[in-house]
Amino acid sequence: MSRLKECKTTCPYCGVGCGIVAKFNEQGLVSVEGDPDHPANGGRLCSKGSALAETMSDTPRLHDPIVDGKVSDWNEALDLIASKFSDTISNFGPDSVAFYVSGQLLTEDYYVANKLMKGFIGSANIDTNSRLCMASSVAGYKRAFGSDTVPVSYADLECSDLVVLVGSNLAWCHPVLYQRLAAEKKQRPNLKIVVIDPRKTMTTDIADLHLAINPDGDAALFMGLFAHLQKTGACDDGFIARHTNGFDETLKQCAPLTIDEIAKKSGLEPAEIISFYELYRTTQKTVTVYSQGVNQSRVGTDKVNAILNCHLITGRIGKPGTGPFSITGQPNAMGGREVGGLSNMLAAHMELDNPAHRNSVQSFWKAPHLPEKPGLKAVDLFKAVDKGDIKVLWIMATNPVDSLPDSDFIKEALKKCPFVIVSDIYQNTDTNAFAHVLLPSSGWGEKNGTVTNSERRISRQRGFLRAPGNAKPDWWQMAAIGKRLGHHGAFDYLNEADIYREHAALSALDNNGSRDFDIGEHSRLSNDGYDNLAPVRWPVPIKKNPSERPFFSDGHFFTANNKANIIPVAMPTKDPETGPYQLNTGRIRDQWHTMTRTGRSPRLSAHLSEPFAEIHPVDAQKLGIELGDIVELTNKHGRLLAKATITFRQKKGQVFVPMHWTDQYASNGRVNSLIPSITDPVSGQPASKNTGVSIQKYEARTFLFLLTRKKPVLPARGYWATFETEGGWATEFAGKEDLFEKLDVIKKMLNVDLKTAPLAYEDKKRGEYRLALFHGQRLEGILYASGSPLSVSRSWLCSKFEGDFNDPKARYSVVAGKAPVNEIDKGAIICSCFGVGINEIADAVRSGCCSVEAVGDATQGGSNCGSCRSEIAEIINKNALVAAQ
Ligand SMILES: Nc1nc2c(c(=O)[nH]1)N[C@H]1C(S)=C(S)[C@@H](COP(=O)(O)OP(=O)(O)OC[C@H]3O[C@@H](n4cnc5c(=O)[nH]c(N)nc54)[C@H](O)[C@@H]3O)O[C@H]1N2
Ligand SMILES: Nc1nc2c(c(=O)[nH]1)N[C@H]1C(S)=C(S)[C@@H](COP(=O)(O)OP(=O)(O)OC[C@H]3O[C@@H](n4cnc5c(=O)[nH]c(N)nc54)[C@H](O)[C@@H]3O)O[C@H]1N2
Ligand code: SF4
Ligand SMILES: [Mo]
Repeated sequence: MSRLKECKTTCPYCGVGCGIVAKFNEQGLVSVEGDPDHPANGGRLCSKGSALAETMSDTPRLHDPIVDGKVSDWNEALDLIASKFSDTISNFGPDSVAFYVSGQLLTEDYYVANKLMKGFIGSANIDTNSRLCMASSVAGYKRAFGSDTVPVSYADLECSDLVVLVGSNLAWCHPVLYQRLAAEKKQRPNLKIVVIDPRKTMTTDIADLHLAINPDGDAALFMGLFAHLQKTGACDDGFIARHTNGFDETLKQCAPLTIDEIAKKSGLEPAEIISFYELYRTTQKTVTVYSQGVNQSRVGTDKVNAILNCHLITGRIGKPGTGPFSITGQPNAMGGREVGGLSNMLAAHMELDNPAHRNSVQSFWKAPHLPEKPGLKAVDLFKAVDKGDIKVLWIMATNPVDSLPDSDFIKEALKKCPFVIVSDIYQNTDTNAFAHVLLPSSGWGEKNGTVTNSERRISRQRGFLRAPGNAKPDWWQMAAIGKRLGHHGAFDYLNEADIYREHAALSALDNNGSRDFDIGEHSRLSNDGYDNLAPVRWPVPIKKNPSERPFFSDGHFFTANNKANIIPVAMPTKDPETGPYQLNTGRIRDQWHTMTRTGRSPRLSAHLSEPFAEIHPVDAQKLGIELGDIVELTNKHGRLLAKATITFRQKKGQVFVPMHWTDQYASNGRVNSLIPSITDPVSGQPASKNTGVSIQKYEARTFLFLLTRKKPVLPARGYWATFETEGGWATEFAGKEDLFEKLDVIKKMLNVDLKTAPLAYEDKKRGEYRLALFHGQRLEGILYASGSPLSVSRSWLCSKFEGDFNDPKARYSVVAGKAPVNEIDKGAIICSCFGVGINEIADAVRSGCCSVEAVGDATQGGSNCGSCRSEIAEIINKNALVAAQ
């Protein structure tokens, strides 16, 4: 093996933006470690970041452009795209084309996409998946501060005395920041933590107070807090008078709310409401962290402002350890905001509806025309595709067929669109299926650029690997079309540094402190300076050192009269689509969105391997559902099949389903097929977390568990979920047909030529059937079938493709589906870094380990990234209880 080299870069997953040291050689990425020098993570990584090396395999990557299903080359593909754009624009006008891009693009990609659409095509029809993610926060900040400024840093969390987490599962979604907070809490137990979330999540484990709020009860809760603060004399009257507008109006709306009304709206007990209010009232240093439980709502922007209002009236902003913190999800959600990637923004935090800003940008870009009106927001954009108004659509670094609401409608709309271009790194995604042209993009580790994390810190992503085949960076693709459309001067970039310098120069244009976003100093970076750019928080204005002085510390806001706006928000008036159960959706620890990358890592897929529906035990009993059953969720929009998880963590009347499963990994796992396209009226962000569904048991007569070398051949009917293991695939299946009538069809799922696997072990008993196929000492596939849910040792079996089967006893134990006594059956994997299972942890507890640290010493579990520490604590509690009984 050739010598290992190192490259410092940034994690491509969440908005924490951890620094990574990548170790690589000629063959590719070998391993990753946390960068000890990066201020965001100081050397830590979570399970997803640590598993990057396993997700880089080349096989399903796109190597060449594909036109109408046939391998093509860049010239042919780009010529075709350019001619479709120019013909369509000349026949139907610039608003007949659109881009749908992503917070996972690098700033340089994003800048070029925005410049091409708004400056040179002359339409504002560029929107992004950040519409599904940050739009309500952006709208809320802008309403209050006059600018989209996130005024909090990670260090603020560590030096505050109260952290309120609203609609954020930080433990699973921003694990390294959660670990920083948990470490601080351990050292300083007086740091109080409140979690406001309908579910008990892993984040609630470090909470002093968990408020299991009703869906969308947040506005009432924070309006009530406003009134409480005013009544109890906790307001900062000086700050309100000098630095805010709108206090009296807002008070008028909040004051009449009684605790009983708030209790009714929020589903909380009056006593718990008061204890939260008192904690907030008495703790000056407060940070409120909020995320998708706030943003993804039909009243998302109002929820944001209800939170901001409480910070403004107490002056808890712009001082260390205080502030409202909208934590970003994607690695470059913040960078996308800087370049103005949303259809209602311009560039460099300038406004589309401000003529002076439009003039500045137009002359800077030497653009022929800039649109004067905002473009279509994501949900409306796809409605326009459906109506035939958008005739050419370029989708880049996002998978809308899975992630947009009413996702079956999205499929129908894309089917109708005359010309769809998709730039992705992989061949198979649910969206690619609708592309006329597929463009191969270079991915993480191959491309160069910058990302900005949740605390406004700009970090470099560096390319250190060769992109496969003819894959090219996203910015290069957009610039190539810009040039083909005749705009040579504007898109003649030689490299990413050229783009970044231009973006930095634009941020300083006519600025002089009038806009928050200013990285003018970076317009002077040399190519080497750009390559070596160290992580830095903006602003970085020309000639000055990076300002570490917090925004708003002088009470100066970016509104017309420089005062912040306290916004009189309204209580939700219209009900969401309801019942009998309210569906909530979100994330799990080890998967990233639509699983195109994390789904490739057996370690990550071992934690939770199937789409699941979390149901309260009382509801499960009412519905006749038991653990391991498959449930069917339906409403007028669609249908979903998932494994039932019965847990007291869930509230009665509610059900939670993760957003991750797609048609690539499950039969009916796309949760957005159930979500209506209802949006927040201000931000246009979809309400992805609160809609009505019916639940019923999926009456299956056949249950299968399969291990196959190749991806299995799965039927269109029935429930299945499949995931990659070391050396193959594992699949769960449940169907309505009788097992023995369909045995021949079932065997075909194994995707193996039965003749090439001459050693077969069959076992039929008590309505069960087992088949294991071997070729010499190599296991080729196994099939377990039963009329009821199967109890075989799945994680043990998943390691068997690596095994040696010379000994017939080894083959029999595989047929039996249980680990023999001399082998460890780990059980469900809890710690994905070291592959430590629930059985190993329980054993450690039974042999006397009674702390997470002790379990870590005994098993390694939880001792790397720490993302599983809450789950280990839960297993310790359960087993310690059993031991004590
Ligand atoms: N492992 C992992 N991490 C990720 C991602 C991933 O895919 N996987 N994605 C990244 C991205 S892009 C994002 S945006 C972030 C999202 O990060 P989070 O917002 O933390 O994640 P979610 O699970 O979507 O939702 C958070 C919580 O909101 C709660 N919730 C639902 N409705 C309400 C409500 O009405 N009020 C309140 N108060 N809470 C409610 C849900 O129960 C859920 O626990 O995660 C980022 N990090
Ligand atoms: N019901 C429900 N729906 C949701 C959410 C929810 O909580 N509930 N959350 C919403 C949120 S917050 C978000 S952010 C979205 C995320 O949803 P999506 O953006 O649709 O999800 P991803 O899987 O991240 O899609 C990224 C795509 O880009 C590809 N890709 C990776 N790297 C590159 C690259 O360098 N270049 C290019 N061109 N392609 C690349 C990947 O293979 C993948 O196909 O989902 C939203 N949808
Ligand atoms: S917390 Fe995990 S996913 Fe997020 S940036 Fe850090 S390593 Fe990546
Ligand atoms: Mo997101």
